[in-house]
Amino acid sequence: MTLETATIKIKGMTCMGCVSSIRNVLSNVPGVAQIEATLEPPQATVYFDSAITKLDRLKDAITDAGFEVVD
Ligand SMILES: [Cu+2]
Repeated sequence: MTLETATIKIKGMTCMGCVSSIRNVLSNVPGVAQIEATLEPPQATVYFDSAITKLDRLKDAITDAGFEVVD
């Protein structure tokens, strides 16, 4: 298994509730090993198995939850 790390900048996070939402949706993506989500700065660092999931899949999960991914 190949662990990859990605830091995704997120728009639309306003409180700690948003941080837990992000953490929840990302933890539901198969292949995600660890998540560090913060409000300040608004971003999530995700450790994932690149054989199982891709960065785009993680971004989709964030977008589906009603947040915006900043490129
Ligand atoms: Cu919130």
